[in-house]
Amino acid sequence: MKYKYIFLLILLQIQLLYAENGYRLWLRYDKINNNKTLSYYQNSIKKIFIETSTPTSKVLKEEMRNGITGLLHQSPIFTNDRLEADIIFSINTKAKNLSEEGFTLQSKKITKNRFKIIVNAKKDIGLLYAGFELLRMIQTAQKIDSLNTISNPSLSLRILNHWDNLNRHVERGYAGISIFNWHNLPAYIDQRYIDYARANASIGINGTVVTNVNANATILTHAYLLKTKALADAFRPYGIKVYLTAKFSAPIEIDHLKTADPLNPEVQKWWQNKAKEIYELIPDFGGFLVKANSEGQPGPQNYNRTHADGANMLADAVAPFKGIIIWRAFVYSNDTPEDRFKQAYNEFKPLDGSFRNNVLLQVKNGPIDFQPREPFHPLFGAMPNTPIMMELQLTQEYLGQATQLVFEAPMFKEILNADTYAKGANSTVASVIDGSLFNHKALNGCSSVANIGNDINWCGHPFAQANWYAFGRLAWNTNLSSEAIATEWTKQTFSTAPPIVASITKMMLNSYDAMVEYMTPLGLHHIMGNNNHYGPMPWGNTLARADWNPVYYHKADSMGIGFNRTVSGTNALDQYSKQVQKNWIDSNSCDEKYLLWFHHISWNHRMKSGRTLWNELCFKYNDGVEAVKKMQALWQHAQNGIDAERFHQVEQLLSIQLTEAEWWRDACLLYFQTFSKEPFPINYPKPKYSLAYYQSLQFPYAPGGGQ
Ligand code: GCW
Repeated sequence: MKYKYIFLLILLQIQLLYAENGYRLWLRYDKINNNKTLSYYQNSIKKIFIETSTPTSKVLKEEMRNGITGLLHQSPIFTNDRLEADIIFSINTKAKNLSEEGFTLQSKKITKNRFKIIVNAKKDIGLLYAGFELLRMIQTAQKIDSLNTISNPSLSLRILNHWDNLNRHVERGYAGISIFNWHNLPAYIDQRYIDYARANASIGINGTVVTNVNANATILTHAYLLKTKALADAFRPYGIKVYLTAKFSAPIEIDHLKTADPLNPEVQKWWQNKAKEIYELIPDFGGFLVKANSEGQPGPQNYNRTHADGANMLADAVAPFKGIIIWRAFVYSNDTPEDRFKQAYNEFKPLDGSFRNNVLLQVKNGPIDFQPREPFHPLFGAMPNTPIMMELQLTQEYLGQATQLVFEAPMFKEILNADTYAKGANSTVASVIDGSLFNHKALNGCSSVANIGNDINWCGHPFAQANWYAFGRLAWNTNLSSEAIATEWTKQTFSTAPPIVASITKMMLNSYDAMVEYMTPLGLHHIMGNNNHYGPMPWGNTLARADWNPVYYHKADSMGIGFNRTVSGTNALDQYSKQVQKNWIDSNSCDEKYLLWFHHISWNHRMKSGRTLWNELCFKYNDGVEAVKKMQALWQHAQNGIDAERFHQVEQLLSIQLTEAEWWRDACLLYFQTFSKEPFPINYPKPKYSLAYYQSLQFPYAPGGGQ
């Protein structure tokens, strides 16, 4: 009896030890539980040869050792004899068709039942990426005996942007505080930094901006640069370069210069010296990311200079060290009464061609601000002489924050595949940012605002990890489908069992459209809560600037709803090429996803479904809510195939998501009804509360605010 009790206790301990808390992300490396698959890999991978012995190769060796040992329950032997190895990692500096980070994987038959895998890359980082690719193949149970793959990244810069402050508060962060513990640096290298670097390398991310774009000049003081160096040293073997945000007023703040005017020689000298100081510590420092003259950040316009003057001054300072400047295009002026949609284009288009060749312009995916669904930003395709990077947002500031399951790959794909028609058909956004359309092959890329914090599972919501994963995978290969990404992530993160994979991926793939429908269907946008951006607030009308208020964006009145951006309105549509305009210019043929982005539509306008606009709005909101119920049902299918811990977490979160979806539907429709004066359709679910109740809700401690 007593022994039985002790035995149970030990079992419990073991279970606790292996509790799935999400820390391991998609690199779980648990033993393959299908015996046939297991023995297939066990027989094929016994000995590994790695040609180089650089720090990156050591990382590769460790990852292969851990991965293979975990997955196959068989430790690989690392041999010095390439002839006897089953996997041969070797450098081929002359390999044709390979870029600096790319790799090839080839299986060669030796006997009927034996084969070898030859991995080639120009550099050790390519070998590391290949190692992760092989581990991914094993984790997702793919055959490895007939490989013939060439893999080169679509984009050369694949960068995370952390909006992390030095006090560890993460702006728009919903997963705890920052993983970067500046207080302990440089002496203390947290294991988190290493696991963060591993995770990034496994999906090809090769840069990280570790500080917020709402910048703090302190990061550029020597003491903090030493801390940054420690991070850069830790990340280097994983192929990750460190970047910092540069506050334009830093020369004044740090060294009391009288001005930060980019044309002032003293200011120029200050930045040149600063760059020299940084590169002495971090020879491969990536460069600066700058938010200037935007939402209160200082910039060249404070001195009547242009964005190009500012960017070029910094570009000249880092150029001798091969650094780059990533200059953000997210600007809207304090005093221009112009439609906010149009302002970035108006500001930057005339500057095309006036930037140094080590400057990239970083443009958000859409013209307003990471809304649930935006048309692509009109600057894509409009500046042929400037390399344009895209900025995406992984952290779900406007997409349900940390309580909602929203898989963002379909949104990223929608933007990547959008056709700008800049040089005729097939001038996709992907072809703009990968440099192929306008020949920016050397300098191109994509950034994403990170959704990482110090929560045990990194991202808060267990499924938010999939967005981090999707970003890396798409930046490496913009052609991957959302379905392929969801499938491989699910297999690595939860289970390879086909019914489980089917339910989970279905849930993921439906989640983006569901969220758009219950928050902002038919092209509504920017109708969320003030400041914390949590929940619906279409009635919001009290903020200092008109274009911070929801009523500015939906323009609901007794006639109808939507923002007229045609020629009879602000004519923002004119910023797109004629062919793009054709898709959106006529309210009768406009793609209904974007209808209210471009048109003020009368409440009884006939939609393609035959319903009136008001009824369609009601249906869409409710479809979104119903879709969440379907997600809940799909999740129940996963119950017996995955661990109880994460099952329960997601089950609870989905229930919050349903409540929040109903809240969005009911609050928005009750409010819009005060204009439409139309009844809800017959049998429509009755709102739980009154409009006054929804309007009274306050969330003073909602996470993620600006401080
Ligand atoms: O979406 C808005 C956010 C701000 C952010 C800004 C930006 C970093 O609400 O918190 O500031 O965008 O992108 O600069």
